[in-house]
Amino acid sequence: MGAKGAYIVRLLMVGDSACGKTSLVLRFDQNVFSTKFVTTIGVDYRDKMVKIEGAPMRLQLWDTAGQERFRSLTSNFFGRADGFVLTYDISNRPSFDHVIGWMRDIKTRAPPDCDIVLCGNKCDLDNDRVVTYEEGKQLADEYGVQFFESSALTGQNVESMFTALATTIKHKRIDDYLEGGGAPSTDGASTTTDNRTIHLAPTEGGGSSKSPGCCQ
Ligand SMILES: Nc1nc2c(ncn2[C@@H]2O[C@H](COP(=O)(O)OP(=O)(O)OP(=O)(O)O)[C@@H](O)[C@H]2O)c(=O)[nH]1
Ligand SMILES: [Mg+2]
Repeated sequence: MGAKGAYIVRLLMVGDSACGKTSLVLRFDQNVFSTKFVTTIGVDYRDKMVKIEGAPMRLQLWDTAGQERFRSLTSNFFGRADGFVLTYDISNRPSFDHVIGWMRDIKTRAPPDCDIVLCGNKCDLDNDRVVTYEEGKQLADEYGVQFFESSALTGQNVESMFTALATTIKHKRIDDYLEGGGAPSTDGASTTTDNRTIHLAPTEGGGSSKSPGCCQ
């Protein structure tokens, strides 16, 4: 990123175990895929620099464990999320049925204005499909959230899904904030608007050029 600053956006991966959350993050971040299943313990973290409409953004990807035993731990992370990728597996009906419960947890614990993408993953497994595209889309429409079917295996829709979520967040939070004249102007400082802290986030380049901060 050189010397430019970046907006920080916190995204949480949630959904049942084995639906492919970690695989989606690895495909997006490193363009790799493994058929080996290593279940996530607690919460993993990665960050990825992207440019959305010319604006540098640091996507903080919090990859939570889907296993029930980690639920109270992982739900503690919901409160500071800007966005969620709520994932199910199109070849696993219970993972789709459980979307309602995940959505309830998000509504209970996450900021009311957070953005959500519903993601039906493993769409390469069309022969094993038990959840239709229409069912996923209809549920997403009922919740008023964006919908994608993706495949971490082939890479289909992975980048576009993360980009769509980041773009929505940019429009809603960052652009609105800047249009309101709220651009902070110094590095390392922060200010608060609408109960949301706007941080200034120099990138690892560490140069002196600053740009306004982020929603966190
Ligand atoms: N065919 C296919 N397999 C996938 C896809 N995404 C993930 N998998 C496989 O599904 C299994 C589980 O993937 P993970 O990404 O570890 O699942 P997870 O949701 O992170 O699971 P937890 O960490 O337990 O919550 C692995 O064996 C992956 O290789 C996909 O798009 N297509
Ligand atoms: Mg995982």
